[in-house]
Amino acid sequence: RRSGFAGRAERMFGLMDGFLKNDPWSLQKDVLHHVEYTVARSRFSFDDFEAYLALSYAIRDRLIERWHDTQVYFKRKDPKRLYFLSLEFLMGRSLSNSAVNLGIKDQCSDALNQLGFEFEQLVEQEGDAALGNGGLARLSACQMDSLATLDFPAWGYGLRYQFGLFRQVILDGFQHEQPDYWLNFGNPWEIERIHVSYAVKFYGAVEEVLLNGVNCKVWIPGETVEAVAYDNPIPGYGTKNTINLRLWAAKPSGEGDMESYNTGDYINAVVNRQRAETISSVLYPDDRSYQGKELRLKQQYFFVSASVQDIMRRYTDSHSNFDEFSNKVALQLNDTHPSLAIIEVMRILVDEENIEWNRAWSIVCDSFSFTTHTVSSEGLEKIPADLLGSLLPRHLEIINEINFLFMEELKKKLGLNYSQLSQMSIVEEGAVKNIRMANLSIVCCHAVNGVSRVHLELLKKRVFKDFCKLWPQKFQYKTNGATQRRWMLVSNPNLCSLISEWLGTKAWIRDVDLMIGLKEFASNTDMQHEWRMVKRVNKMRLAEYIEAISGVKVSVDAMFDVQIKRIHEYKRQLLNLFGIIHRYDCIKNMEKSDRMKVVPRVCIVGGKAAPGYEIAKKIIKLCHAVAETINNDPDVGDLLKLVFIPDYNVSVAELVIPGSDLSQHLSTAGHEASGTGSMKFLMNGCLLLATSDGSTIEIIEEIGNDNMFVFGAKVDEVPALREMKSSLKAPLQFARVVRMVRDGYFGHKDYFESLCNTVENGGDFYLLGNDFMSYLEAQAAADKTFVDQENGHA
Ligand code: NBG
Repeated sequence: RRSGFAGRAERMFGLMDGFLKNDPWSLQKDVLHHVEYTVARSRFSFDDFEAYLALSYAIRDRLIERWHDTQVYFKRKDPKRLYFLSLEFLMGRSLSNSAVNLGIKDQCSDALNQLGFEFEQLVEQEGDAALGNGGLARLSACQMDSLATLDFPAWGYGLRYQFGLFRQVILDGFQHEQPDYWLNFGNPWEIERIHVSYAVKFYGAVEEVLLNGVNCKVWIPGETVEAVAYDNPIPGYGTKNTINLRLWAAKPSGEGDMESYNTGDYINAVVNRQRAETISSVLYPDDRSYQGKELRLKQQYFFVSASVQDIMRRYTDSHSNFDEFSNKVALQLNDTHPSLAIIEVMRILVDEENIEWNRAWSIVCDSFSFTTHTVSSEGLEKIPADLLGSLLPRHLEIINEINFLFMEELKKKLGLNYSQLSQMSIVEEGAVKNIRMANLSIVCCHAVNGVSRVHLELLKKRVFKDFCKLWPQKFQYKTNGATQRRWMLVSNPNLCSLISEWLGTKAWIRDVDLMIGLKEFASNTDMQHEWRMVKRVNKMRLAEYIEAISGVKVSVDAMFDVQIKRIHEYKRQLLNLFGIIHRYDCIKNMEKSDRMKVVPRVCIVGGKAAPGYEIAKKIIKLCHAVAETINNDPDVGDLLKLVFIPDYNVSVAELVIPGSDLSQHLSTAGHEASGTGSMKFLMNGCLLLATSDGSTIEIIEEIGNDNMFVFGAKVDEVPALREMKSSLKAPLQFARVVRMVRDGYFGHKDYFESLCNTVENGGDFYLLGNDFMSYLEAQAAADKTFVDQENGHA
């Protein structure tokens, strides 16, 4: 019936022409329609939030139209499809992004103005979709935008968490976590697909049965949960291609009802079933450590099983066997979190489709590839074999079988080198047997992807050394990127107008390389002047926000110096704080007359610490303690301010980045796989102060050392420095700032002791002491450049 309709629509309207018109008048009519009939408010009286909902529904209608056309188009064309599986997506807000990508933002503004509303104000009504932690999750979101814009037949799959990343609330300088009730007021951007649901099975046992004279394994599961699809259309920019992000929610299953209800305990039976929903209830807030928790494993398998069933269904709709599977389906795993998908496909092919093992294995290897986002072996995911065996008994058997065959193959290649065999084995032997998900992924995938050039080098040298030797052709890298649609068009429209005017084209919005054309105007004083005005307006907006959240008044003449990202020891927010303390100490100790020479700074720090990460939480507290002292010191005034922006998320980043002059990326070299924040700042005309790490190394090659402030040990120097650490003496300036913290200059003497211990007495694993002087030099160079720019030398 559906394809019949599509055929008719195609004949009547031409496939890619929408029913809905995008002029302000039509949009206005649709908004009022949704006010009255969807939001159910009178069209004569509705508030900003209701207007936001109605506008979102009006835009969603347009997305749905394009979404349908896209699906019909690809169904007919039957290209190879790309499926991107990720446990995390940090989408942020959708209203502005959708309006921009559909090219109807101005029309929406006009439509709203006539109704007495402001587009920008309505945008603020939307909460962030924060279904992820940090870099990995935001990268997924940028990739979806890019895939849509570049006309790929791609779908994303993930989990629809009831509670996304926790809200960070600061009380007395300490981080507290609160649940993120993002769905409480509804979500106009998703489409619930009650009819798209799959049974996902857990527990039970494996039995051997005789089928047609052959012994077969059959998994008899013990529990069933229903996965229901929620679709989130993702529009491309400057194209009709609108792809799908399908997120799964867990619902109690209707299966097996009779049995439980017959026991007589009706109430308990209902309550127990309701528990199924907990699977998709909450995002794990830790982005780097895996504790082998059952709920986490259930989440992984739940979303993987539903996605694989959905993908298989789509494939078998138009293919009668699996011969074409790997030509039609590419499964890209975002880190190892979805790697059970590999085993699930293997299980379906072997157990359910009765495909012979070797044939199934080659289909699987040809279809799957994976990206790793980690640089250290400690960060790799492991799952206790017992846990996996009890939740997914048949999957554990398959993993063991794959590992057995892999070990046999290795023995033929390497001989009986047991230490190497045990390093490479998918199963880690020991007091607790673990399944190494990275080893599993490498063995089963045809491509393993790093996220920057140096990341790949580190994988080759350290983390996956043996595997790289064995299969050099599998390992490759694609340096991360960030979409200029969200990070410029949505967040900095004035800069975009400027760029388009000077370039004489908007083509750079699809092809970022075209921005190189600006180079020819770099010394044009009109352009410089316009550029500075845009920056100033953005800084004013940010200053207003800072005052609203913290009460601190900041001067827009000061340099806005920003470090926003997850709080981690390796990202060295502590180095930043020590630098600020040093600056403060210098101001305090200088002659009053010399203070005029100090370049005024507003230091802005933001980021969340994982709830169980004590040291990271202490860094947040230290930031508040230092801010309290500095911001209230009359000797300092506007020369130095420090503000912590609470609850850092995508929409906060959209506000902060365009208003920044300098941004800091301080990871100890060799610890940041790529880093993507730096790119967002660069796009917005903000200079970088950074170590030579991750993607920064490639940025330096592109823009040159002269155009940024690079400092600190290099990737290949770090191991030797670590060896020598105990014999190295930290510089006096460093010892002095640490002493100030230890002595309680900023209060909380005892509380900060353990934090200070992480950087002293030979314990300075992240080499803050080593990099401190070079950091201060880079900061001084940044000061100098800022003054030159004020003098018109930039
Ligand atoms: C992060 C890395 C970053 C990288 C992003 C995206 C996780 C687990 N890893 O350096 O730390 O830019 O992934 O690849 O979020």
